[in-house]
Amino acid sequence: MMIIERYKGNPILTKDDVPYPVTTVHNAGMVKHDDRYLMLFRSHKRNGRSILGLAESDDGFHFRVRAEPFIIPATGGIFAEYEEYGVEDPRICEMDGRYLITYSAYSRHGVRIGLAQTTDFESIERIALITQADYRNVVIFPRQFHGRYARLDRPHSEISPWAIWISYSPDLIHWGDSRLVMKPVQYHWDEMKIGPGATPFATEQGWLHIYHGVFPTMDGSVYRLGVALHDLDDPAQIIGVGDEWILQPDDPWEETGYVHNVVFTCGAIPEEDGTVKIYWGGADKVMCVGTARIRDLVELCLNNSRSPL
Ligand code: M1P
Repeated sequence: MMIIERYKGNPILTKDDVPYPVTTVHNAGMVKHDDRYLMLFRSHKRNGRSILGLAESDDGFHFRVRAEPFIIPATGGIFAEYEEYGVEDPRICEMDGRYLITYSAYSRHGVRIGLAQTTDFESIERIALITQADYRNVVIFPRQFHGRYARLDRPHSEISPWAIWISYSPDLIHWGDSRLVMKPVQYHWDEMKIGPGATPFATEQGWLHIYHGVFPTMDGSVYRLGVALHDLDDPAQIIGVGDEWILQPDDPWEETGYVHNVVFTCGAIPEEDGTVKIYWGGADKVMCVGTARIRDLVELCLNNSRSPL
């Protein structure tokens, strides 16, 4: 049995669905707002730089793209300097009546993370750049822990394989008290690097976090998805990490595209019936969706786990 059942209508969004010129549609942050599914997706423009568009759906499978992009590189202030090369890979976290959006901001100075917010997905307000250079893949937990916000992040390193860390903040702007929580495992499907994926969601057993892991082959890297369970009150503690991947590139549009052999998630939506819709970019070119039972993902973390470090 496959742990994720792919939607038969995949891919659910491609560049042909976008009413402005783009060459890809992928790596989308997801959220439910006013009972509608919102997909904040990344697209490459024809100059190779990325922007973020918004698509909406009543059922989580059929999406309609808005006429204009939702986030394009800033043209003024501090953000303009650090978004010069584009904005990528957004994640959305609903908290305190607003939606926090973290995204990769690319510039000649490197890649760092921008934080923006919206309450209505009509307008957007940039809050701060919340990392220095050499960070990607930041997901914020949708709850505070002892008065502090928490995020999973992924600093780059030349000494150690890129791994998942946790950091805390009193105000969402200043972050620290960082520590490593999860590393790649040698000669394992995620041995090359791992990174935070979808915004974690709470289950009775812990925060479920779907992440990506990369394995190097003679034919390039293979990106797959895995799952980890974090303690509900202390997310720095990992209860279990599934030993096996939960998704690998298998469909033609996951094996071949802009970057071959990639499934990459930035968002998942837990449903009241105990399932979760998991959204992923296929080969950095199209958007796909599949459904899993939350209890199967939890069980993988609890009963078939590998060491987090
Ligand atoms: O091409 C696959 C992915 O490569 C990068 O992922 P990571 O952050 O793990 O290095 C990113 O460029 C991502 O957008 C892309 O999907």
